[in-house]
Amino acid sequence: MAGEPAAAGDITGAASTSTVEGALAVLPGPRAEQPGLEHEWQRAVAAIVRAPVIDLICHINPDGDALGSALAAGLALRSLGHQVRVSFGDDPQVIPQSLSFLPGQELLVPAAEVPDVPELVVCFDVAAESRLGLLHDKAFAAPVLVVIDHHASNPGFGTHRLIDPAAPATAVLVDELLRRLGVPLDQQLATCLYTGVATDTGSFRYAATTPATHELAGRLLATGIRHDEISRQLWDTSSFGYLKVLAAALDRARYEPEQAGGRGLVWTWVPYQDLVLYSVTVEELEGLIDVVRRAAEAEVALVLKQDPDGTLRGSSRSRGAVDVAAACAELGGGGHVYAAGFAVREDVAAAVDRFRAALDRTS
Ligand SMILES: [Mn+2]
Repeated sequence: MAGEPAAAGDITGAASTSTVEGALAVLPGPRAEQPGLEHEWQRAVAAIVRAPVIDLICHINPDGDALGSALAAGLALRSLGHQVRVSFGDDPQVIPQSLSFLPGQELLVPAAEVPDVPELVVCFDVAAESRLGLLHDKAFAAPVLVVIDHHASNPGFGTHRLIDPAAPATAVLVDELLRRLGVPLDQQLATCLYTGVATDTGSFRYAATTPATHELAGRLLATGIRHDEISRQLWDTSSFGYLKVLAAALDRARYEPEQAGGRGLVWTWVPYQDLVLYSVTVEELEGLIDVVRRAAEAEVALVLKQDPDGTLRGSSRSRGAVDVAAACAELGGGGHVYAAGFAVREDVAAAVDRFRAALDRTS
């Protein structure tokens, strides 16, 4: 279920503003909306500016918001004279092909190169301690652990907590960090931040997108970045092999109108042999659920992806009338009402049977 809580936060993190004036009143960014958050910002920035060496880490299996945020902060702090390392707790570290254009990747180091007791760690988009992966113990060994995140589910860890569930992306909070550090936006920073915001807002489509989000996008575009090229890399580019895996998965899809309390379930699965046959990585399948969930007839969508060891990893989505987090919890997973996941060691028929039964109890 790696990635599911982040995806859920991306979809459900909306902060409604009752009027356009109300939204504009809080421009340019989400700050001081929670009591104490302004104080946390001041403490965190004071600690960061004093630290000669800073380790910037994002969550395992990084997406555009996680990696874009960490790299933008790394580039900015390097420009201020800090020694910076950017890392994440996977071994090996895999950067999705869709993010290969991100600037600042020369700052990346393997998790093993992060010291056992770092001086100061900032972690980005890490909704839960488990998402630190191999860097968990090192992050908690640091005397200062700054947590910059936008997931409502974040339990609140670290010594400095810049957690704003109203922010549609962690990259929005990094923009605020740069403002407080006095680092002006340039094209490299803007490319990283635009990637983060575009990723987590589904290209500015999700409900968490506000006037402030578009205001930030405007400032990013004003640096001259090629947002059309970024968008093509993020959304409109895949290998031919992925198209073949997608075609097979759609051909295998089943629509079951009686499931989910009569609201309908659409589901499919991807056998590991398809990935081998078409030379496709499992990371390339992240967007498959977004194709399957388009089926208007179904309230709930489910995609099962088979790992080499036979583990099935499920990603599910709901239109809102069914709590898929509750259903996935019955299979040992979790997430949010609209987006959740699980991992099981059983065959496809058994896994889908259990998911159907769990939906029946939660619909
Ligand atoms: Mn995010």
